[in-house]
Amino acid sequence: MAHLTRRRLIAAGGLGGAAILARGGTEAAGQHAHQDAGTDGPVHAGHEGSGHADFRDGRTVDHAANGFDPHELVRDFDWGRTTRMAGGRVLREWELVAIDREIEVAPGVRFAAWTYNGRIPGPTLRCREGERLRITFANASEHPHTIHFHGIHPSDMDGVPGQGAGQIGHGGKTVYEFDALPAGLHLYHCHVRPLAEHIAKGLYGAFIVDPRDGREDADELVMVMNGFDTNFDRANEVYAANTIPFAYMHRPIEVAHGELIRVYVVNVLEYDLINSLHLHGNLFDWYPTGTSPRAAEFTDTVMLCQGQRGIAEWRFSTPGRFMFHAHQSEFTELGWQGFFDVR
Ligand SMILES: [Cu+2]
Repeated sequence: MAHLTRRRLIAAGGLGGAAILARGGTEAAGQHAHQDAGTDGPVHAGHEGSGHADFRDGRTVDHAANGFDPHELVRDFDWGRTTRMAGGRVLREWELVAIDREIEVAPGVRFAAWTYNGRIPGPTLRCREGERLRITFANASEHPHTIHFHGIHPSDMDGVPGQGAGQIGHGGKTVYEFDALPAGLHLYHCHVRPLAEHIAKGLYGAFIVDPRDGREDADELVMVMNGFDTNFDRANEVYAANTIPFAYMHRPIEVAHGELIRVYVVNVLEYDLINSLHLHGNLFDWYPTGTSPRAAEFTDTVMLCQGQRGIAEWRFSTPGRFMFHAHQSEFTELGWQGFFDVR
């Protein structure tokens, strides 16, 4: 029996093949994909009647059933809640819960995900440089997890097994507490072994530390670049920014021309060594890790390994539709592309 690889999937018509895969199981999918690869017509899932699954044509997932929508996530920053400590310093707190949850990552493709707070990516935690941060982590998942933050903190707050509270089992709870340092764009993710699995299942999110003096006013967006291995062969079948492939093709991100746009870009993609972001019709200032006030580059394409991140800033000077996507064409074809609709 031919094994359905990612490249065969592409030959079979991209995500149509992925839907087949999810519905028919690996072996049947291999057969179908093989048959479909020889036809000129669109790929059909061959299941439940209509079954047209090439959702580049407009089909999408049930965002409401998933419990999160990439069109909302893209501008959703979670500032937690604050109180003042003795001396006046801000204490900022969040509660994160690890939850096992099946989500639809492409039309008809269900994925047994592990999430923080029921969404992928987890909440975009946002704070200001120098504040005290307190994150209460509860594990409602069947598997042990942690939260490992990037940034500066003591070793017992590092969220890795064997240090501090170590891995948190089902029903367990711990508190991570540290100072918000340094200003920049960071991330958090589970750090339990097998690490690739714990990340690829969906346990990650963006973590933004604003500089003490803030940044210039802008229309701010967050894009966590990810993908999903839906058939457990340690290769991704779908790619996206903020989880759902093609979401911003179907419903472009509306922005205003002339306005400063700031995108917090984080790459968490597992199994592929490199990911990238490319913008059409413009170039952007690129601030790697967001830690310096000076842009490192003025470009239209950046490449990032897993954990690498940065801030992109630019203005559109004319209205219209402008694409953004990975500049690995394979990732683009499998979902990692979208549009800005400049009004
Ligand atoms: Cu985990």
